[in-house]
Amino acid sequence: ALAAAGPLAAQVLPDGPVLAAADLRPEQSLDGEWTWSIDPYRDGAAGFHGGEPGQASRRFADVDVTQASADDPLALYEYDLDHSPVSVLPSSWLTHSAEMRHYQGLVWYQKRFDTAAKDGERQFIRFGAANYAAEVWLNGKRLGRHEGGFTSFAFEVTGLLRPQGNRLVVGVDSQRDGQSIPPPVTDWETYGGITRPVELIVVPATYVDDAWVRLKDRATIAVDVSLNGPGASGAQVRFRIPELRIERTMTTDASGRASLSLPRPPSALWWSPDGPKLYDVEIVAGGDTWRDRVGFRTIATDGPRILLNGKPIFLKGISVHEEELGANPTRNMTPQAARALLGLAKDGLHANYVRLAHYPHSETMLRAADEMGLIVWSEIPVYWRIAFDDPVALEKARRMLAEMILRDRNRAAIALWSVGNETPQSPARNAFMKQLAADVRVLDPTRLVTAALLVGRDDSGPVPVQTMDDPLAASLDVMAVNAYNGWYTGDRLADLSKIEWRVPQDKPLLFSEVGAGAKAGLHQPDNPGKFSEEFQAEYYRQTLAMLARIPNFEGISPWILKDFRSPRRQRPGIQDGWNRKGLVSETGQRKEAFDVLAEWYAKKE
Ligand code: GCB
Repeated sequence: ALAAAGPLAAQVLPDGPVLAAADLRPEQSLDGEWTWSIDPYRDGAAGFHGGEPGQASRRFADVDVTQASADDPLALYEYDLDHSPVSVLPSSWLTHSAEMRHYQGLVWYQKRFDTAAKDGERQFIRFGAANYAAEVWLNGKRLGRHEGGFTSFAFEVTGLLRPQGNRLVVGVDSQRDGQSIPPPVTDWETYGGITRPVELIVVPATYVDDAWVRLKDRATIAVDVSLNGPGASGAQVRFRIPELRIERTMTTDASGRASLSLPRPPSALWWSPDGPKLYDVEIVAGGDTWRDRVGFRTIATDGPRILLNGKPIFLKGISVHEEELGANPTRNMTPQAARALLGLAKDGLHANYVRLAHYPHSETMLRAADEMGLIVWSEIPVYWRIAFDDPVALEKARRMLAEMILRDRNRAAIALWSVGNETPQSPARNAFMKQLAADVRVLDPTRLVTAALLVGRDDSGPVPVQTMDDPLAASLDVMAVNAYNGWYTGDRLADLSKIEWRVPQDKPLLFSEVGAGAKAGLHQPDNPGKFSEEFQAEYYRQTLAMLARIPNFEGISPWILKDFRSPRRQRPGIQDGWNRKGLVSETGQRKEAFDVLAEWYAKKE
């Protein structure tokens, strides 16, 4: 990977290939019908005595049961993925059947497929995401394991494929423990399973594994390339942006890397929410052609201001979970689903910005944001209570951060990398988060580092005082705060504007969350109570009035665009398993507060 050139410790970089912009490579899709079987006691992963699995449950993955039973009709197997129920992937198992709705644990998946592999080619099997951890076998051979439910991973399978009847088996375990990122308790649905596309990607023996094309500053386009394969070193690399008539060549060094800088042509258009111009770029090397679509823009801060392409911008945003609209979502973010969600933000709310909470969203969402012109905050699930004093947890978080940045740093839309959300302050947490912020600066110095923080509150004086006093602020470019005054606090909505906010730092402050719940259709015009549309609308009016008086206030992403599944929210008749802070219901029904925010954004410069 390119980043290996930097000072980042190798242990936090992804093990496997980067396969940058893999979603644009020609592929054989392995989506569609897969069979599946539960394994609640994890018999297929370890025997009931704790050692290797026994014969009867011998790794669901290792044995081709159909073949083995034909060879020995008396062979005993207590599972059979060739005759298990079928579901269509990607999705989460929670919609596979009614019994699977609340299953947490290990599920085995199997796909049989044919493929024509040619000599001299290399093949990779790539997973967009499997939540939370996945172990993968091809034709009985173990390929490896990946932990983390929101980043892509790939295994090379060159030499392992057959023309017919390949058997790909994946054990996906949704269970998190004390060292996991995110921790076991969150405020969203886990969506265990293979939730993003699975592809067989074929490349030449020497191919472009990683490439990064971006504006280094307003005047300079920078390109980094990393080849992989027998011809990687001393190779000729051709870089092209046909629409700008740019064509350059470079030669890779002994490690297969090459870089170049060139002036940004005056005719190159800026990427911005008002004009999200993307250019096709092409890198040809070693018989491979790598393609991506990139936008040219800069993002920076100047004291308390945020500058896009050198000009101040106020971020009018909304927070979004990766969950499609609909009564029974399964977390399969198709391009249509992504456009439906982001369209509500861009066209409905007049937003120029989305906070993609609380984990790296799918590549589909980021491509849609690039094309539609929405500035993106992208985050890793360092959420609430992580084992901040545990070096294993830190290594997992650092790896996840590196995987996110390596996957997405060609996306113009992304302006902010967030290293976490609402993490309780402690010396261990401060050191943990500081390390993550430092990693961002190594992996991608062209973007801003942020995190969603909490503020301190003092009620001893005549008015409440809320102060941005998190020591982590010193390590961030942009501070952000989650604030629920009047929803989780006892403040009366009419008194919100009396709160005094102190922001001692000379940096921009975003409100990464403000929000209140409402059940769509629940009206209480006379005396609005919590969960009525009127209360939520009034919460937005009063909160927006309060924010307007806060120093360094440069943007906001209220919580949240759409009602989303959360097992923590079980109030019957109101929540029924949904967090109701959406501006629209799960099916897209708009609540009154939607218009309050849309009108404010329409007027706000
Ligand atoms: C928060 C969390 C978010 C929750 C939200 C809520 O502060 O960051 O994940 O869903 O509050 O609704 O309580």
